[in-house]
Amino acid sequence: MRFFNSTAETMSRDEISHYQNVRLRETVHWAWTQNGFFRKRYTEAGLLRVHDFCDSDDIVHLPFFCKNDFRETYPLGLCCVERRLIREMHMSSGSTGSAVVMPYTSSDIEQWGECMARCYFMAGATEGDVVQITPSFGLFNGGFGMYHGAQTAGLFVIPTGSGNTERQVKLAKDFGTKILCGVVSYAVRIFEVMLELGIELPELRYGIFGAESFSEGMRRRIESQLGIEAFDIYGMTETGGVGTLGMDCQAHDGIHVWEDHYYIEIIDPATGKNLPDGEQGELVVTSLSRQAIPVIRFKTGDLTKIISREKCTCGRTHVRLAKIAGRTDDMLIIKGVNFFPQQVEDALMEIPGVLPQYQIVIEENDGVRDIRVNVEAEESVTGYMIEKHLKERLGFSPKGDVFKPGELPRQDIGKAQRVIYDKKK
Ligand code: DLL
Repeated sequence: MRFFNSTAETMSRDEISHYQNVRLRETVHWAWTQNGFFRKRYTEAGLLRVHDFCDSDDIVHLPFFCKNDFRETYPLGLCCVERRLIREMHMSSGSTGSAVVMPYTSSDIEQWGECMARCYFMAGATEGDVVQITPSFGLFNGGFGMYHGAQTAGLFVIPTGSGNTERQVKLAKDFGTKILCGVVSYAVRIFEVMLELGIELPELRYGIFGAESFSEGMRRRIESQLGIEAFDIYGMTETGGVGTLGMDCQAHDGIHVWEDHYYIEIIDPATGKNLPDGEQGELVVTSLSRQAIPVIRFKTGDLTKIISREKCTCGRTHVRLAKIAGRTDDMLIIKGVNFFPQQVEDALMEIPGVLPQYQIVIEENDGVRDIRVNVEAEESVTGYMIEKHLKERLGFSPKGDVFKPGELPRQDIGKAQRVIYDKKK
C-alpha cells in the first residue's frame, strides 16, 4: 500500500473531525477578517461576531456561496490576500456568464501539489515514473494542476498539453509513458490514434481522467481499450483545481475526498437542507486550507452522494463520494422523463459493438422536445438495437442513429460537447 502522506491519509475518524473543526473555525475567521465581502455576507446572515462560529455544527447557519458570487466579484473581489502574494491564477469560463477566477498564493500551489501528488500515489505511481499530461497548460486548471502534483510526487513529466494527438502517441511510445492524464474523452481519442498509427503502448499502466461526465461503463471501456487501470479524478476551479477533491483508489469504490483539506456536505438542491449519507444531492464544499480564496459552503452544482465514511480496503480513511451523476443544470427532461446524459452514456456502453463516441441531440420543434442519440458502432449494431436498449434502461425511447467509426466530429482540445441542442422553431 503506497501513500504520499500516510499520516494525513489514514487519520482516524475522530482525528479528522477534530482537525476539521479547528480548520473550519480558522477558515471562517480568515475570510471574515481578510475580505469585506465575506464579513458583509455573514453579518447579513446573523453571525454578529466571528467568534459565534465554533465548529461544524455551526456551518448550517452560514449562507451558501455559488458561481455567481465569483462572477459578480470578477476579477479578484473575493481575494483574501494582498495582490503581491498571488503567484498564479486559473479561470473557467463555462458556457454562460463571465469567468470564475481562482488566484493562488505559494501556499495554495503547495496545497494543490499535495492533493494531486496523493492522487498519483493512490493510482500506483512511484518516484521517477513517466507521466504524460494532456490537458492544456493555460487558464484551464487541468494541465498545471497535474504538473504541480507530478513535481511534488517526483515524477518525470511529459507536458504535452492538449492537441496534436499523433505526436502525443509517438511521445508516449518513445518515452515509455506509464501514467496518462487527461479529460475523459481524450482517452478515447488517444486509443483511436494508436489504432490508426498501429502503435502500442506496452508501458502504459495507469490513466487518470476526469473533468467530464465519466460513467462506469466508459471507465471500463477505456481500461480495456488502453490496457490500463483508469481512475476518476475530481476537482474544480473554485476548490483550487484538478485533484483537490480527490480520486478513486484501486478499490474503485468511490472518490476519496481529501478531508483534511475540504469539508463536504450533501444538500437537497431545492431546499438547501442537509441530506443524510447515502442520499443523492448537491455537493457543497468548504475548503480548510486555501488562502487566496477560501470557499465556504460552495454549491458545486454536482450531484453525488456519500458512499462511506468507513476505512477503505486501500487503508485510507477519507470519506468516499459516488461518481458525479451529473450537474443540477444538466438534467434533461424529455417527454416527462428526467435523466442525466451520463445515464445515456452508461446504457450505450453496455451494448456490444457500440464505440465510445456519441452525441445526445435535443431536438426542439414548436416547443416539443425529442431526443436523438448519435453513436458510432460496428456494423453489427443497428439503430433499433440502440433504441430498444435505451428504452429498457432509461424508460424512454430516443431515436438511435448509428454512424461508422470516425464519422462523428472529434475534439482534440478541451471538454467534449456531448449534448447538442437543435432548435427548429
Ligand atoms: O474540470 C478540473 C479537472 C481537470 C478535473 C481535469 C479532472 C481532470 P472545471 O473546468 O472548473 O475544472 O470544471 C469543474 O467539471 O464541477 C464537474 O461538473 C466536472 N467534473 C470535474 N471532474 C469530474 C469527474 C475541472 N471526475 C466541473 N466526473 C465540476 C464528472 C467532473 N464531472
